[in-house]
Amino acid sequence: PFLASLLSHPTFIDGTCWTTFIDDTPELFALVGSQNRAQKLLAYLGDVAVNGSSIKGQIGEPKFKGEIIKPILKDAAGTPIDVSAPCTTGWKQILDSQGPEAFARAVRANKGCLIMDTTWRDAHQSLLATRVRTIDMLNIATETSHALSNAYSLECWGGATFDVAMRFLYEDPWDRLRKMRKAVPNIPFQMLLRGANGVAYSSLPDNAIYHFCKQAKKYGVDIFRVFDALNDLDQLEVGIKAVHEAGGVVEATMCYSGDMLNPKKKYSLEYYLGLVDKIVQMGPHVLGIKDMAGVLKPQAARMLVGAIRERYPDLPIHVHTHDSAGTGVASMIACAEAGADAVDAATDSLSGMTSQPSIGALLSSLQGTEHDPKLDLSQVRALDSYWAQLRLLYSPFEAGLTGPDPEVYEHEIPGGQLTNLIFQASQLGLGQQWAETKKAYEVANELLGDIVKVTPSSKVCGDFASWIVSNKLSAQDVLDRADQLDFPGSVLEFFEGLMGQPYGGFPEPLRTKALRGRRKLDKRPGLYLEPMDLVKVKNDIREKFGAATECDVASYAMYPKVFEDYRKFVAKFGDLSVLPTRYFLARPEIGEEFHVELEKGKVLILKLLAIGPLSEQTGQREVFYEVNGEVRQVSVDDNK
Ligand code: 3PY
Ligand code: ZN
Repeated sequence: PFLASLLSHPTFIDGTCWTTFIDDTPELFALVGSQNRAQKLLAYLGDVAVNGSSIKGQIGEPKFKGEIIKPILKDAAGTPIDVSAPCTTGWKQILDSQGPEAFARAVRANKGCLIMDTTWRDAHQSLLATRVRTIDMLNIATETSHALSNAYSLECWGGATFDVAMRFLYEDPWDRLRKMRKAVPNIPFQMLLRGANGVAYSSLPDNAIYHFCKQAKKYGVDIFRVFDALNDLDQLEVGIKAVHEAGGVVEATMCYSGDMLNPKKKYSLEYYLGLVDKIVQMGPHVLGIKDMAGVLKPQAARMLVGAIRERYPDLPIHVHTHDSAGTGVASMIACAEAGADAVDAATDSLSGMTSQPSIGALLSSLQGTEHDPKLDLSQVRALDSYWAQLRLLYSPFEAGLTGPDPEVYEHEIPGGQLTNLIFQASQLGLGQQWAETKKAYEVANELLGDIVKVTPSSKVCGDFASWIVSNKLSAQDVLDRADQLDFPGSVLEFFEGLMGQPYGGFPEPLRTKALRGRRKLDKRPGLYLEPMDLVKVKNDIREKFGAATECDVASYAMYPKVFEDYRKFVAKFGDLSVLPTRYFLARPEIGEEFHVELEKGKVLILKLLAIGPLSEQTGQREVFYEVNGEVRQVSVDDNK
């Protein structure tokens, strides 16, 4: 049909120049495009029908199989809110019209304690292996723009979401950002930036970080929570400067570790106040306190925030925590009472344990007090009815957490990592080994010199702990035999100084013995790296894949191999971000009809008709789908 349309098209018949043909007659090419896309989509669906999903980390099929019911939001008078368009008023409008400094002043002047909702990033990173897909956020985006219109921000990007989007979900994180931005024009978007590491796991050349932040700001990020995993200020400064240059809100962040209330511990109130003094000199708009493991006890929170508030009355303070021990709500209330301007919470169904504290619990506790976040509790609950269904849809990624783990005060494992480690241990059926791993994590941390632990330093500690368990070593064994043992790669990289400099220095003689002559960096690693040739990167991508944007360059700079694999996958199966999650993760029932909106107004109606027998000759099966009323067939390798 394409050739027939082409040959009979007036532009073609009257001989108008061929080179303008594509521009002038996009409808013909859109037709081919969508047929092509449908065929690629069928290749994926056929593969899932025969072989099951190959999404890494997936165990079993979603528990939720019905139609997702969207909530009806109501205003204070009980009248349904029109959600056919997003809400257009919120803190984003203050930021856009007045700039980051004025935004920070307005946040500080605001009477209540604002909320950052982490549902779209840290909550699912911490509970569901970061697997929540773009489509499921977009489906609830306009409702979110209304229900959370007075939120400080929506955390929706950065951290692990960047890598996982491409690596495991076959989605472009930039596409996610652009689409979310369009759907939520009123709430500031917040991302997590790992300082000089960007969203990667080790330092990159500075120009790659600057380039990345520029694109992130351009396509929708407003507030950048910048941290360094060792609180190394030189590393932190790279991120801060890059965000400043990009024009974003700089939420310069210190990571909270240990127990300030225990005088025997390394990280004291003086340590934190000293850090804040130095961070303030870098000119942040907001100070972030990042309690990545959830070890900031309520009393410590009160002391820390209170002391910073006294020293810096005009500095907005935003606190992040995890609810691992079960004390998250209490700690966040303590922060609000001590003068924090914003704290973090997640939708109830994705809150608690290794995630953030429950937004409903926090709102109910603060409602009517001088710290009231001024969000509509009933609308927030309505939003949560959506996420309650989504939690079941993503059940294949549950780690099997059963309750809080107050032992976190000893092992200090960050939220996301704790879930991963529990999941790994439960997969291996090693209940006893899990107890040993937690203890080994403590031992590893001591051997490393009691470091601040968050991505990537937490990985060093985790790798070290697993290695200690599997080699059945004690701390003394490690110290005694350090010059003969083969340490994990990440531990050696840490000792080399590739993750920056830890507070108090490296442990000696362990470092020297373990390195056995490898180099020892005493400055931040970025100073040893040549700038990245971003023009060449762009040309290379274009050569390999036909087209390249600045966002592609930024993705490649962070994760070259992951980006390439992602692009190869898309070339084969198309953009799967439009496929509803249930069918992304599992095959439909025979005869079950479902819809895929390839793009606005272009909907495919699909029905799995049959899966054919295995052909002995080809090792393949034929899969039959009905696509918009026509029977289509794909041949699929049976890999089982
Ligand atoms: C990340 O870096 O992804 C984190 O969430 C650290 O807490
Ligand atoms: Zn976190």
